[in-house]
Amino acid sequence: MQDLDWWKRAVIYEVYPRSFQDSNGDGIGDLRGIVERLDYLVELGVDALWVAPVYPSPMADFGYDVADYCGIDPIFGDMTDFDALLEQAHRRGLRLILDFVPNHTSEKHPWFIESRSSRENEKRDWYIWRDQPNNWTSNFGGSAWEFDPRTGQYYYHSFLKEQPDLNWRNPAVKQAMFDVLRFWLRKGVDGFRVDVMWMMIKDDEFRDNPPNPGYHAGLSSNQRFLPVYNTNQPEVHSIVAQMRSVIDEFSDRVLIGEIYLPVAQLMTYYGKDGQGANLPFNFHLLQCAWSAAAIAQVIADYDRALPAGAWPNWVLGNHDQPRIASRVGQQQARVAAMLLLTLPGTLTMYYGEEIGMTDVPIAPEQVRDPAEKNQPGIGQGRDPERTPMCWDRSQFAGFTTGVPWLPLGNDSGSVNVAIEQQDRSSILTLYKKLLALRKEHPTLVSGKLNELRAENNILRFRRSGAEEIEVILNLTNAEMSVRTRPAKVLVGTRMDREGESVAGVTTLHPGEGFALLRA
Ligand code: TEU
Ligand code: CA
Repeated sequence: MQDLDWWKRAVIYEVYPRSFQDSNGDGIGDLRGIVERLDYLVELGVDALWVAPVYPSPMADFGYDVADYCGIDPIFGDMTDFDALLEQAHRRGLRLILDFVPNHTSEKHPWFIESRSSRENEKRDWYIWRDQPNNWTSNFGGSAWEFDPRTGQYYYHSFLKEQPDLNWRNPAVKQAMFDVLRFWLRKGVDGFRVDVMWMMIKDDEFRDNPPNPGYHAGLSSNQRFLPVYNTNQPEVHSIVAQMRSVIDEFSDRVLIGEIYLPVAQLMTYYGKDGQGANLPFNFHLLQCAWSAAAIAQVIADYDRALPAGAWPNWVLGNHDQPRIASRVGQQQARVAAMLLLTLPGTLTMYYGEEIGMTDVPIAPEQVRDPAEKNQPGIGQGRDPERTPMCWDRSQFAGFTTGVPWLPLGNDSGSVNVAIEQQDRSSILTLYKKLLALRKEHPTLVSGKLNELRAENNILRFRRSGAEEIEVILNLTNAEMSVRTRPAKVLVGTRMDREGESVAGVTTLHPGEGFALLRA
């Protein structure tokens, strides 16, 4: 285990900084707030934090519109606060991963201000300018092309018009962005999660996308066409490989790619001879139906498609996706926890998952997310999964002394860290136990995955290494019986059977799961 790279053994915890901990009462989380909670993360048992963007930004897309790649937005603090966070994290043995947003900048980035100032400007070609738009659409609705009257051309934006796309065909852009990576790597950050890695470069002929035969009213306008020519272009791989070599100029760092693609295409991001991303995020549990058969299929397909030498990874949630406890319910959220933490490779969890936080309903006048504002009511909004972390049962859940930027869930009186820490059978206690088991039993990290099966909506698989651990998950709401070999319960989702011996027929409560150590 010790000879595996740190990131191969790691469980990564995503912090959405606006919502984790506010330190100054303005209702928005910040860097000093994160520092205050580092001891909690150590106690929880995660290994690394990935912090969503904290760079100077007009916040049109809450930090994913970057106006300066080498600074800190005053909302979050300043560079001294950042350096303190990095130092305090490292002092506790936690790694720190930053969010790198290479596809687009803010329209307020000095590069874009220059670029739009005249067709002759030296930075004109740093962005994507055309005389005529084609049919490419924005992820947040409408055309991806915005007419700029001053110079009479259109610029391309995969997301908001406030987020113009950089032109990664321009070598000067590449060099400038690679220097941004070096700036943070030199400070000592442990790696990057790269935003929309698969979108970084576009067809150089700007061909129209074909219509999507599956489109119907009620879907985002971005679904009208298949993104054949504006995403996942063959040229992206050389950029990823170059990013990887920049990362590799430093020792012990990790390159993670945000990539929403089917398994076969996803795997290409590991790169030729493993010279691509260390971890192309595997989001396939996020969208799969919550049944034993569907999950087994996802695991088998992923496992089978993994190239030789590639390291697997699994994700249960992030700041763009409905929370797992809302998707599958509180009981199955425990099954999901056990599933995630017994799968091979590197795992990523999203803040609040460990306490069973749910999506918070957002009234129309409370909407902050531009994705929802642009196309209301069709389920594009991401505010529900971005609400403040619930630390205790005080008025604003210990998140802030002011008014939180998004409302708290009305379950925050019972779904919070303080209460769950006192409860031997809470989901938080289960997460801690599972995280500890992963450290005690390296087989869970790097053992083989075999005997995967789904029967009667019960999911089973074995992890085999120095020892053999069997995972049995009851995806049903009924009591179910299973046959097992003689084994000892390492942990059960109800936290009440640890150490029990099982053999022959064992009964599982509705939504109960076990990890068993073979006797
Ligand atoms: O997300 C990219 C992305 O594909 C999402 O927009 C996703 O399609 C959407 O949220 C629906 O689930 C990344 C960031 O994670 C997201 O927060 C940013 O808004 C986006 O890029 C633009 O930077
Ligand atoms: Ca604050």
